[in-house]
Amino acid sequence: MLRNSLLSSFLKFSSLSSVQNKLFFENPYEKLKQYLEVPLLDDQFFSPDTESLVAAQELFVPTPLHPIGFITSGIGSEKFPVHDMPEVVFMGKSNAGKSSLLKAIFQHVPSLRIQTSKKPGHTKTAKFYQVGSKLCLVDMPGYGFRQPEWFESLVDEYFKRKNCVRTFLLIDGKLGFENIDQVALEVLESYKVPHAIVVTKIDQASDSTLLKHILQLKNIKKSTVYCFSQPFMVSSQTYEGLGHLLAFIGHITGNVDVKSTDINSISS
Ligand SMILES: Nc1nc2c(ncn2[C@@H]2O[C@H](COP(=O)(O)OP(=O)(O)OP(=O)(O)O)[C@@H](O)[C@H]2O)c(=O)[nH]1
Ligand SMILES: [Mg+2]
Repeated sequence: MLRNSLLSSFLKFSSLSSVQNKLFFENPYEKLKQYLEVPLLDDQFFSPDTESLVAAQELFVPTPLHPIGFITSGIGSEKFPVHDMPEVVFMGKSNAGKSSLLKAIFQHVPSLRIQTSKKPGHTKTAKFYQVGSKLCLVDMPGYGFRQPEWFESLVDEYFKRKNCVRTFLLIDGKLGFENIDQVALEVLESYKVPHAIVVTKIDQASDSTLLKHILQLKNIKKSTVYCFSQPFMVSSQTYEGLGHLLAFIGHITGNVDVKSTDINSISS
């Protein structure tokens, strides 16, 4: 009862259309589950309750006491901000949808102009965005086609800092996990940084394509130590799945207390 009234009061307050709101709070796994007789994932570790979903969305709504905005950008440590905030960083092949995801996350901050492009290799520097004094999100240049020459040193310097609590490795939902992503995954494993996979552009991929890619990721997880068991699925266009990702970010940065049973016992 409390959950439903929380949700409905937030939906009233939200500037999104009701269709976008519905997709925002939906778990994209639900629609894929119907195609399989066995569980799609071995364990549904992360399933936030409605209160956590609402609290996480509120975290990304700016107020005078909780300003959200761009801090700085750079290609080396001298330009990286010095602060105590936990950071989460978005990495992935060029064109995977990193900047678009940041733009979707910051949909309630109209003053923030995040550049995206059809052309791969658009983002050239690490861009830092603060969410009040609670956490910081970092948009990285893409790897692969039109990767900037300083990409490797940038990543190396970035991971020397202690702020990063989670790296999201973005995989284009139409293309799935490719050889170049395997290299990136191995690099993250070698840095021993906790990471999680985010499948993007799910509005553009058919259910059968998504299912194939999720099942492929299930096997990839088996070869890793630091990868979170459950890939996230999102669309930056329709906002589908965004609520779950934000709840996870809220949780791992210590800002949203997600009362889902297993998450607290899992480090990766
Ligand atoms: N339909 C749809 N298009 C998307 C989505 N996410 C990104 N795109 C499109 O994909 C293209 C690349 O998006 P970006 O966000 O710029 O990709 P990026 O990973 O930041 O790319 P680089 O900065 O070049 O590494 C753009 O044309 C976006 O509009 C999505 O969820 N759905
Ligand atoms: Mg970009």
